[in-house]
Amino acid sequence: MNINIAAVDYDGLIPNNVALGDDPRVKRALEKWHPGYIDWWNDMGPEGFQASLVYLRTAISVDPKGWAKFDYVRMPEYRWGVLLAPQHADRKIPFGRHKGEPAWQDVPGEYRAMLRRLIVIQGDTEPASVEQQRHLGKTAPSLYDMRNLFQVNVEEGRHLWAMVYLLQKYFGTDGREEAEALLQRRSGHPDTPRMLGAFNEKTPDWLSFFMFTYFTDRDGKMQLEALAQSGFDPLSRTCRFMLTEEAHHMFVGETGVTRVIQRTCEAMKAAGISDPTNIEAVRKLGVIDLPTIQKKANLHFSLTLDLFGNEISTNAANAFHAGLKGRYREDRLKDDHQLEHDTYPVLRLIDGKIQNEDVSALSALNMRLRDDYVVDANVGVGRWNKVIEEFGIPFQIKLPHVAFHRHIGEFSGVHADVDGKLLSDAEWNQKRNDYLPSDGDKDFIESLMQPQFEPAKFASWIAPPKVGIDNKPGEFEYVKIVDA
Ligand code: BYC
Repeated sequence: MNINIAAVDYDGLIPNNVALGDDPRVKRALEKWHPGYIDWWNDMGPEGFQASLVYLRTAISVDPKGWAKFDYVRMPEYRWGVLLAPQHADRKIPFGRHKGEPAWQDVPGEYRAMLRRLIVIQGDTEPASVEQQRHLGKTAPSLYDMRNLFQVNVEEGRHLWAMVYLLQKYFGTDGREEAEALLQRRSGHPDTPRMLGAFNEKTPDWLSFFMFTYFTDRDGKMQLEALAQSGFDPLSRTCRFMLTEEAHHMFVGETGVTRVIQRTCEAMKAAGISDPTNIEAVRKLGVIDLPTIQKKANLHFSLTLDLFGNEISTNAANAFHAGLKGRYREDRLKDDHQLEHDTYPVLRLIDGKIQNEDVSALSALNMRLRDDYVVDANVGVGRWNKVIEEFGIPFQIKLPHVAFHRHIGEFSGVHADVDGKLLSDAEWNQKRNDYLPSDGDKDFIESLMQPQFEPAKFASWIAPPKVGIDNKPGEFEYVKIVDA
């Protein structure tokens, strides 16, 4: 079996670069799972646009250079497949108690349950995000944005395929059952919800979508980076290729928010409004005021922090110790990669005060990944602030304190403001709407969500992008809408 090939075989039902043709058992299992997946996509994928022709990129190779081909595709006909980054010869387990041993090409029996759980949790988030975003096509601010939404959606679908391949190939009957269950759970469903909190929240409008792809897809990046270090080589290779797709999703988020900010600043300047807190006047211009953009950032950032789990976690320690889930860019860190004698400072609630405490580095791995995430998330925020600064408007977007609005971990039992000052229940109830979108804010944003489906045109509240996808010119018709 040639597992080093970069090119993808598109001949069969399931495109792949894992020589599926030589693996009849897994091929059959995936072909059996396929109709259920298509049913799920038709039921829960983008509503109202399944017959439309969308200018999508499809992976034709896993070579980092030139892996994509662009063409018009009807989404249900997208070629979802199984793509793994090339195998590194003689790869060793890079961390934990098995450090230095050859990477596993098969599931190590003693870690089977732990590994399956990690793969299932990762897999569960992918269809969840498609479900969360399924209504957004109808209010797309342009065909360019609509195309980006659908690109993100089909790739999340492919990420589900990526995890399902691992379950079907390496986990036998229970892997098959988990693969089925991934198609049964539903985001926000009262009885069969998705596994992690943020994936049961609504994505009601396009600013939420951009914030989600900026903040929550970035958790995806961090978790995939940590899993890409895994000693279980097929998981590592799968995640390495997923990361190349994930980059576009964060690009959609970062540039989306930038364009919203840009448009707001342009409109304020044209109207001679210099006070960003004059919300009523700014809203009359048909753009989203900066304080409301801040509130949306507060919401999505805090919901995403919950996805890192508890600050102190035995699960995380066990997964690292076992060599299954590493740290962010483990391969670039300079230490013993075992951490058995190290400590890490964790922000905790001690005697009613938020303070750092040194705890065992192994137990603090969720916290460490979250810290790396916060650094990464701040970079784009800096770029948003540059735009505001260029217009000379006295306002800065700031990420709230990690204790703000939390439902998982150390701070889930307290209320804190965006600066990390602890608040009583009464104070929180009084101030909540200063920090998070109020019903009025939501209604205002919703009122702006009018579709703009003419090529080259954009809704009032968002600036056009600097460059088109695949270098297409402004008037390019990214989606040819066909009524279903
Ligand atoms: N909601 O020991 P702890 C993405 C549970 S996003 C509900 O701290 P651990 C994407 C936890 O399951 C990336 N429950 O947990 C983005 C545990 O339950 P059990 C997704 C939660 O394991 C955009 C208990 O609380 N990938 O790809 O250290 C679009 C104790 O917690 C939550 C991954 O997450 C929660 N938020 O950490 C599309 C990677 N947090 O087992 C896609 C795989 C914790 O005691 N997952 N609990 O019953 C993991 O690495 C870890 O499972 C977690 C949790 C980081 C999620």
